[in-house]
Amino acid sequence: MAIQWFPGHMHLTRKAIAERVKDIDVVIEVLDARLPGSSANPLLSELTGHKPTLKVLNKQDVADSERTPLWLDWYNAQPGTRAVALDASDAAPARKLIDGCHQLAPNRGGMAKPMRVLICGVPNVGKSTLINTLSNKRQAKTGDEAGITKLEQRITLADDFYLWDTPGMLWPRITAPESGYNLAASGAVGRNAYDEELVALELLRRLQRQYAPLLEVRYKLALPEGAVAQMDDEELLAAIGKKRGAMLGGGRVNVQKAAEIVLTDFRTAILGRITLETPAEFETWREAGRLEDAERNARKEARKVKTKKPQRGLLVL
Ligand SMILES: Nc1nc2c(ncn2[C@@H]2O[C@H](COP(=O)(O)OP(=O)(O)OP(=O)(O)O)[C@@H](O)[C@H]2O)c(=O)[nH]1
Ligand SMILES: [Mg+2]
Repeated sequence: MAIQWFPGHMHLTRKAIAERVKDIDVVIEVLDARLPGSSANPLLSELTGHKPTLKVLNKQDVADSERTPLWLDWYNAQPGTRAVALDASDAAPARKLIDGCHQLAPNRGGMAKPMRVLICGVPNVGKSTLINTLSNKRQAKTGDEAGITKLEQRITLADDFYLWDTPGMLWPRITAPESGYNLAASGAVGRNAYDEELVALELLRRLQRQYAPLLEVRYKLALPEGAVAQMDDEELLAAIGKKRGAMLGGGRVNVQKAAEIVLTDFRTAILGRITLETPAEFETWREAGRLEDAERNARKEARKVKTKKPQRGLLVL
């Protein structure tokens, strides 16, 4: 299953960003440090790529501290890209972003040429939280759910420094299914757009491979060492459900409830600090997605050629 989510309000956000960016000096793209590759929106790069951009790997407090430096190196090695890792509620490092903006647009500042910064990113990554921290006030609404910010909003940081908060935006076709699953697990995709059981199973498979000890500790599964990593994913989900009392009548596990428990435990970081992807993994998925996309387009073209009606000859009198 590939997760797709690009509802009408995201079309509007795309249009609003395309318009706004004309008068913007610096773009801050907020990424989720737990999925730093998958949470980078290719559509945003397309819309804002011509402006100086700062990438913020937010929620670093709940990401794997060994993986975050790998991602910072990966981003900083790309031409014209600067990346920093943050916890959006931590004021001092967040305020360094303001210096970063001045470095990227040194000609801006002062009342005549105020600095204009656009904050964008996929839903639920912490854009509004970051804005509140930067402005030291609760000006933007935040919440642990995709789609909290509904409309673009201007926030005045100082008389010569404006920030624009934007609604979270995804892109029309997420070609790598792994990225779709990671986005859904993170809470970037609206609830109605995916099946929680499938996303939880995919998340469990990834955690079994890379963070099995965290699962053992959290769910006290009392299995021999190494057994959790070897378990069938559906069995594991059922075992978690049993352990956490997610039951239906007749001793059956409430799988939906168990899936919600796993997703919540991941999102709230009760499971621990986790990063769902490494740069190498992400590159592999992205490449496979590109190939599939190219094949899809080729098939589409071939169909077009096949169905084209033979052109009638022109009648020349
Ligand atoms: N642990 C942790 N949680 C954070 C951080 N930044 C934001 N959050 C939480 O993430 C959730 C989403 O934050 P928002 O600021 O509303 O995210 P947003 O990107 O504005 O979301 P939309 O407006 O829906 O696109 C909230 O529950 C925040 O408390 C962070 O750095 N670390
Ligand atoms: Mg918001």
